[in-house]
Amino acid sequence: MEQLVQQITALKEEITAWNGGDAETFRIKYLGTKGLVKTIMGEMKNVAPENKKEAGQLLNDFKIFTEAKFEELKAATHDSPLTTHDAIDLTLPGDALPLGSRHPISLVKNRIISIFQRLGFAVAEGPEIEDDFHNFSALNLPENHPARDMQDTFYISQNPDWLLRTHTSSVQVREMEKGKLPIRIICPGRVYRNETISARAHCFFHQVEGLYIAENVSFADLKQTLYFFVQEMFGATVKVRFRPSYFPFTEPSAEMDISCLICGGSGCNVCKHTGWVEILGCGMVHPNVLDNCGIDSNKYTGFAFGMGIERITMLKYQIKDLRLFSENDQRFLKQFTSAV
Ligand code: 2NL
Repeated sequence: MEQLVQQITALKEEITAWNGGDAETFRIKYLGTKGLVKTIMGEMKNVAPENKKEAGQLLNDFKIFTEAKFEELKAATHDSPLTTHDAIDLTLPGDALPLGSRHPISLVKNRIISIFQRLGFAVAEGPEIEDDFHNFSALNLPENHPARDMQDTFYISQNPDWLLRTHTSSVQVREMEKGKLPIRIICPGRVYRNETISARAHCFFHQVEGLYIAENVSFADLKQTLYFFVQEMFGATVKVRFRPSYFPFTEPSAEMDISCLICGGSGCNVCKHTGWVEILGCGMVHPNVLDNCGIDSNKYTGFAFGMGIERITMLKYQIKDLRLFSENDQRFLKQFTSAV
């Protein structure tokens, strides 16, 4: 009897300190058909008759004690399934895949493209590394022309004739050279300038230029095309005005303003209290440009325009600093998740 008491006391200590594995391992060792509880129950037959009652109680207590420990182990396993290597909880939710979002420049670029596509303009693309002719000379900007100063860029050291394009006009030059008329294209893309980086200037930005060349294209066509564009882009109530301007590649040239989106024209910080904001430059393609590209300037006329995508995006979303577009800061980019 005394030996039985000692045996049970030792086993109880062992069970209390159990760290031999999960609940199932425990069950097999103690509660299984060949487990220690069963084995020790077998000791009953060796107990003297006068001690049988006491021994029975002792063994029964031990069985209850062991079962309680088993339940405890089972509960612990269930609460933290990751602590066991062989139990995968298939009811757990899967890992969420974070959805990316379009860059605001891409959103606005795509919007501009789809508006002009509805007017029959096709998208044309070309190289970012250009030669002097396609970026400057063909566009009536001969060497030493003062207007080149405004478009200082980066040159490729291998070849002094190569540079990073300062506008996507170079793509339009390439389209004109192909000689297939009429031409009705828009050219979105990245362009470069040698500028000190600030809230308002960067050494690269994005542009959409447009070109329409056919017989009898007039300034009225230009105005109506651009008026349609801003109404689609900014809403039917937007007003436009054209101011005379100068570009070497167009004659006459103009800058187009729209009524301020923020104050509606009454005057605010965005429009510097004028009620108008400039959004693009445009004009009738200079006859020299047509001739430089092999198009008969006596037969054909055309209009062209160019706008900075950053500028339009800043107006549309009230973004104050150009540098935000190229810093890859997710706090900024995530705000455009559902923007169109
Ligand atoms: C601006 C002004 C402009 C053009 C771009 C152009 C292209 C060819 C021929 C003639 Cl191939 N013109 N493009 C014309 C006027 C203005 O851009 O402020 N852009 C950001």
